[in-house]
Amino acid sequence: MVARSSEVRPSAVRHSASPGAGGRRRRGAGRLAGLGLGGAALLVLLTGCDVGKTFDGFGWPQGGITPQSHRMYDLWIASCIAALAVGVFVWGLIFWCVIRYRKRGNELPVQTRYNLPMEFLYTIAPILVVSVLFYYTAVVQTGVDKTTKNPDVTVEVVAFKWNWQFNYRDGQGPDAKTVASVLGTSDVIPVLVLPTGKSIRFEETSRDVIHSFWVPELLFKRDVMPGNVRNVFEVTSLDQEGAYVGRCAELCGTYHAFMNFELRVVSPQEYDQFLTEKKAGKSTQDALRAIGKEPYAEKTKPFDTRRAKNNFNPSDASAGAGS
Ligand SMILES: [Cu+2]
Repeated sequence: MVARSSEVRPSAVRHSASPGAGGRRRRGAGRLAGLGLGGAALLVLLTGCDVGKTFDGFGWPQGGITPQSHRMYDLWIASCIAALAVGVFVWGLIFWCVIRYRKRGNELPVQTRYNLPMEFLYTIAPILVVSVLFYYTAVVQTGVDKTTKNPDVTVEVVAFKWNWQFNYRDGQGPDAKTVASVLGTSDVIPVLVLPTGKSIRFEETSRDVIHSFWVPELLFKRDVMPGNVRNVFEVTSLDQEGAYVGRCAELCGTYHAFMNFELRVVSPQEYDQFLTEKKAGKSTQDALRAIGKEPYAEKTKPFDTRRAKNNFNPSDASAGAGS
C-alpha cells in the first residue's frame, strides 16, 4: 500500500551503495567552499554597490527628499534582500532535493521524520524572520508618524472638489490662525512653497469627500478626511530644493485627475521673503516672482477639460454644456 510505503526505511540498502567516508568528506568540503564563495559574493554585492539603485529600488520609487523617506526606502530594500536571501536558500534546498533524490529505482530514499533539530529550525527560523521584520517596521513607522510640539513650519492642507488650498499657520491645531494662503483654481495650479532644512507639519482637512495628499518624492501619502478628523504628519526636513508635482491619490470624483499641485522647495531665506510678500497681500505668482522663482507650476499644468458645447453630447448638441 502506498500509505505504508512511507515507513519503508531502506537505509541499509542505500548504505551499502554509498561512497566511503573519504568521498563524503570531500563532498562536504566542496559544499562548504561553495557556500563560502556564495556568501562572499553576496557580501561584495551588498557592500560594493548601492543595492537599491542596482535593482531599481526593487519596484519602489527612488529619490526621496526627506529623512523619513530614506528610512522607509531603506526598510523596503532591507526587506527585499531578506526575502531574496530566504528565497534563494529555499530554492537551493528544493533544487538540491530534486537532483539529489531524483528517482533512481524503485527503492525509496530514507524517510526522515521526527527529526527534532530540523523541526525546531523550521519553526523558529520563520518566527525569527517575522519578528525582525516586525520590529524594524514598527520602528520606522513610529518614526514616520512622529509629531513634535513645535515644528518650524505648519501648513494646513485643505482639499476640496477639485483643488487645493494651502494655509500657512501661526500655530498648531484647528484654532491656529492662517497668516497666508495659496489657493488653486481650474486655471492656475497651486504652488506650495516650503523651505529646506526646517521641520514641517502638515495638517489636513477636507471640505467635502476623502482626498489624499501625495508628493511622490516624500514617498508618502496620507488621506485628507472631511469633518472633525484632522490628519497630521511631519517631515523633519526637506533636503533638496526643487519643484515636485503633488497629486490627489484618492479617487474623489469626476475631476479627481485634475487635483494636481506643486511643492516648491526653496532656501529658508527665500521662504521667509515669500511669506512676507504673501502677508503683504501679493498673489502667489507675484510673491514667487519677488523671490526670483518661476511664478507658475513647472512640473504640472492645469488639465484641459476639452468639454465644449459641440463635443459634450455629440448626439444632441443642443443639450451641451453651457447652452
Ligand atoms: Cu481628490
